[in-house]
Amino acid sequence: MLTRRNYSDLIPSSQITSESIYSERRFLMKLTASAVALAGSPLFAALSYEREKSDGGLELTSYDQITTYNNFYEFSTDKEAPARLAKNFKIKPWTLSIGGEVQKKVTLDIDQLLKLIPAQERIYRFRCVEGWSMVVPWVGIPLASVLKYVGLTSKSKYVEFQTLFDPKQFPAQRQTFGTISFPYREGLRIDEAMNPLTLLAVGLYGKELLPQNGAPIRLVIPWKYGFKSIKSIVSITLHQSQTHSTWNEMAPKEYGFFANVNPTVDHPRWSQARERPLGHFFKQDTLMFNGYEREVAHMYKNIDLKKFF
Ligand SMILES: Nc1nc2c(c(=O)[nH]1)N[C@H]1C(S)=C(S)[C@@H](COP(=O)(O)O)O[C@H]1N2
Ligand SMILES: [Mo]
Repeated sequence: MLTRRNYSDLIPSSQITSESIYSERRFLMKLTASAVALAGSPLFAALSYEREKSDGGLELTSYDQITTYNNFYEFSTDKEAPARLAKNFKIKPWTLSIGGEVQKKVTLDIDQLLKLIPAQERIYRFRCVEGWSMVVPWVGIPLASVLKYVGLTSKSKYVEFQTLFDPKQFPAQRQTFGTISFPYREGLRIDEAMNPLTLLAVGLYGKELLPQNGAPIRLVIPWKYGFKSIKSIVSITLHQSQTHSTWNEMAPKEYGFFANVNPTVDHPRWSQARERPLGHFFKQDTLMFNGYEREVAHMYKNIDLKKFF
């Protein structure tokens, strides 16, 4: 059973919540030693940054919208429910295992990982396949840095990610007839995984991730539909052949393995040409590769994007 609906089915919230407008040059934030350390979480005590100014800034979606309107089917298919149901979700201790076709298999906790690879801020557009979008100031580490740390082999062709399986904590994992099969799994081709845009996020708005957004660590792939950005990851496994992908396996005609944002390739049940930013009444045009064409188009040069959607 598919419960995914087009966003336009829903009543738009007329609340305008542009807390602040930040300037950015593309997505890269300039890291400076002189900048003020982020307050609050000890996790980010060492992280300091300064927003690089330029024109063409993206308007950030409010913290409130990002943390209360969520797709997290392990909790519920209802978008408002995860924030409520995830209140007691345990993110400590948490270990992330990296294995399969790597030179060095490791199991790390998040603090160890952040000591190895310092976190940075990235402001990215995020587009759900359902037709809503947001702009998020993520805090995270490039997946490429993690993969370089464990070392690739000639057999490292795909990367698979798995969400925690814990029916005690995830209500939907206790249901016999659920919506999707758990654990949630996603995959990337190795060049996609190594692309500098691909981020393992541990925070947003300078704060540690809340459970509803995929704490303590989740993937963010800004040029792909949101379902590729798997939450609450416990394992990363390198493979020689194409990996599992939960939504793709569940409905292959509706959700591709690539799932690249593409306004010219419609979902069988709705158009993908436009999107509604959270907190806005009016829709806007969806951009090719969600606006990251310059950074990612080269990876799909010889591919028919209608066939491999
Ligand atoms: N484990 C897991 N990861 C997931 C999902 C999910 O249901 N379970 N939903 C995906 C979908 S469809 C979207 S749009 C994004 C939503 O992320 P957000 O709640 O932080 O906005 O998470 C993705 N990652
Ligand atoms: Mo989504």
